[in-house]
Amino acid sequence: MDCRTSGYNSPANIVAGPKLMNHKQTTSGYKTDTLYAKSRKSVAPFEFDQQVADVFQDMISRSVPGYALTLKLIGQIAAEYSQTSSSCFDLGCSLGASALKLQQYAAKDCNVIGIDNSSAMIDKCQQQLTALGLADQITLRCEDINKAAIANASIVVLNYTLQFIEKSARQPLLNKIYQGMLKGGVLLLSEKVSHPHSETEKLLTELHLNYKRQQGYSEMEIAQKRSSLEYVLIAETQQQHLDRISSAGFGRATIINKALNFTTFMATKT
Ligand code: GEK
Repeated sequence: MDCRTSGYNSPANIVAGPKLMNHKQTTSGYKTDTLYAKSRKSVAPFEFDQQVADVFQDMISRSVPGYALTLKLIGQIAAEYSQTSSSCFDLGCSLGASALKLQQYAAKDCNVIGIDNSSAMIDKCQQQLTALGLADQITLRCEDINKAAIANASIVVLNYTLQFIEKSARQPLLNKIYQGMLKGGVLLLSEKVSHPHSETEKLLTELHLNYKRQQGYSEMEIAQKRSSLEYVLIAETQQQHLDRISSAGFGRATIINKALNFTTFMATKT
């Protein structure tokens, strides 16, 4: 269910913390992702629904190498580059891991805004933030980021979100973000990238599959999840991202984190 069907659109705070979870938990305190553990007759396209929201913290932590470091870097960069009285956006915020880093590290008078079009994600974010007493620290919006207004922004985070946006909408989205940013503002874009050389792409894919095996996912879980994401997560090459960032107007861009094919770009509005 997305926010168009729920009509949900309320401000809240986001903190996904282990101590808030009260269902079957991993050793780190989060509900274990077993969504694809049982054989399915047919695998439907992946959706950010309630079932996914319930296990999302475990799912993303075990599936995306370098995720924890990326979050730390978001905090560090927010501390260095957020501007007084500006807005900091987390676009495709899910359970608000990046928004929380912005809230913790950005200049104290920054307006932190998390946007996601999954009402399941937004609802769960709100519950967690409310439980922590932080409901007035982050504004949550259940909205399509393609339609969202971006203004007065010093930091914009797209942490593994652009890959779910229709290809033709990606450049217009980056253009809009650029237009809504202040001079000196920073875009942090994380994506699963594909490699232009097929042999290297095969190698990186195999290394990622091994990473998931080491994280405890079975062959069936890996295969069914891959199939569900096939036409939903559309990866592009590092160069395509750099070209798009440059076309949007950003004067400087570099890679600040890379683990296998998971890459974080930092771009500055000079
Ligand atoms: C994190 N950033 O933990 N508008 C708004 N949200 C969208 C849209 C859209 N058009 N399309 C997809 N999403 C998070 C992780 S997950 C990445 C982000 C992953 C949302 C979608 O509902 C989901 O919550 C998020 O983008 C992508 O740092 O699952 O790999």
